Amino acid sequence: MRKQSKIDLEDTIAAISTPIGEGAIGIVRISGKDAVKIADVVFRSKKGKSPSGFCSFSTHYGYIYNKGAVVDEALLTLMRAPKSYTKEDMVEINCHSGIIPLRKALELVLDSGARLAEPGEFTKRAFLNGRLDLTQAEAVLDIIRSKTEASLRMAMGQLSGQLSFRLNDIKERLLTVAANVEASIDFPEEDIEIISEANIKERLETIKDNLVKLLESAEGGIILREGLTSVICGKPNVGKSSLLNTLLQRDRAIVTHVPGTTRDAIEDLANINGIPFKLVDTAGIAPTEDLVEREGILRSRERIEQADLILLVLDASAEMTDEDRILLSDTKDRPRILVINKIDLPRKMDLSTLEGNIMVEISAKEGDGIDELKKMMERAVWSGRAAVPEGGAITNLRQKQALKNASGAVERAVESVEKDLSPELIAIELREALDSIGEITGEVVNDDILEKIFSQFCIGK
Ligand SMILES: Nc1nc2c(ncn2[C@@H]2O[C@H](COP(=O)(O)OP(=O)(O)OP(=O)(O)O)[C@@H](O)[C@H]2O)c(=O)[nH]1
Ligand SMILES: [Mg+2]
Repeated sequence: MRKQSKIDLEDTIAAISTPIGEGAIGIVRISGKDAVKIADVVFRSKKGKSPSGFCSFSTHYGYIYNKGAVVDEALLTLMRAPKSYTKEDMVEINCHSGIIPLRKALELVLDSGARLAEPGEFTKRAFLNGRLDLTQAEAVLDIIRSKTEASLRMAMGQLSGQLSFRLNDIKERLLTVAANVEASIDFPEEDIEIISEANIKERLETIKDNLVKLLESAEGGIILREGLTSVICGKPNVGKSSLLNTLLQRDRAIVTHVPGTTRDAIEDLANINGIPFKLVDTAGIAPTEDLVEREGILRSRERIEQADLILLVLDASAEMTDEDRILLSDTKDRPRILVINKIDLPRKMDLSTLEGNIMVEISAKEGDGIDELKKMMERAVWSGRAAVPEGGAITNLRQKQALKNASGAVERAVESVEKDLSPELIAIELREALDSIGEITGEVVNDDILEKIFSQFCIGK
């Protein structure tokens, strides 16, 4: 069960909520039952008023004081419980950003009775106080970290409760079935809808289908959130680094006419038609006596092993060599796109032997064929995977695992009904399914899981 660490919620917490460094504005955030009292100690408006006299959702210009002396000028915003991010009294002090004034303001707040917040503790409170469920709290982090607009849209949908809505709908229907099954064990309760046995099986099967549908969304959801690794490989000098730079639209990797330019793998995040791709440029693979190059080639091979998608680059302006053929054969059973580069130059390579492969002709230098390549990369991601639905998707492994458990338990419940097993056994499976769904939304969750989720946040969020 959710453990409400009482001590935690008794404290008033504070933290700097903006990045440390010079900037226009820095924010010290305070949340908890003493937030306003603490603000009274450190802040007076220009007219000499104390925050306890301010209305909720009002902002006031004034000064931060340390024992009567002005430390900084500031804007203070008050948000009274329960209409705040944490559902507690909250105060945000906008100071001049800069390490010294911000630290000073925080120090005064801490000296006046607040405790320094742990990473993600504001959001954790929003969760513990029931403003967000766990999927929504996770979405807050996903929004901060979203890599493309599509991943942001997905996280926003999750924050707005789309996933919670789907899960709660399934949960309600499971509860009705569970209540019926349990009623047949004890005695019929008056306020439940009585369902026949055939109907129980039918309902459970529909629920199972819904769970499976949601599970199918997981693969795409996780990709949109975390991205997918695509390794650019090929023999030396075919234009791998040029391709990386073109896809990133900036000069990330060194490009020269000298074979063996790239020594170590270079990676960066690219937005390919809304999908976050971690692109990895590797050292060209060829027999060599050079120790450094050899080490680079070993690394290239390791990267190719780990790739979700391989972009094998060939130079169309030269004849195919054994080095190309070895790479073609080594990667033939992997998800792969053959990228035929340098088509702006006179062609020497015979492409007829490559027929039947997924292939695209480009010039990394001139930009020809790049849109087509991007489309192919996008297609490669979704081939064999369900598209991410608009109405909420599973976006991380924690959610996926719990959902799998739920779906497994419902399946066993269906089997138990079919075999006419005792209602007690069916009820156990249904309880387990309900608990697993509760784990996703955070109704049933242990402190370790919470710790793991919220420790990924930054301090002040
Ligand atoms: N004409 C033409 N030249 C290209 C093209 N792509 C790359 N080049 C040239 O080919 C040479 C090698 O390019 P790189 O991108 O460094 O090749 P690489 O595969 O990363 O090479 P290594 O890191 O040495 O394995 C450079 O002189 C590039 O300007 C292209 O599409 N057309
Ligand atoms: Mg290179």
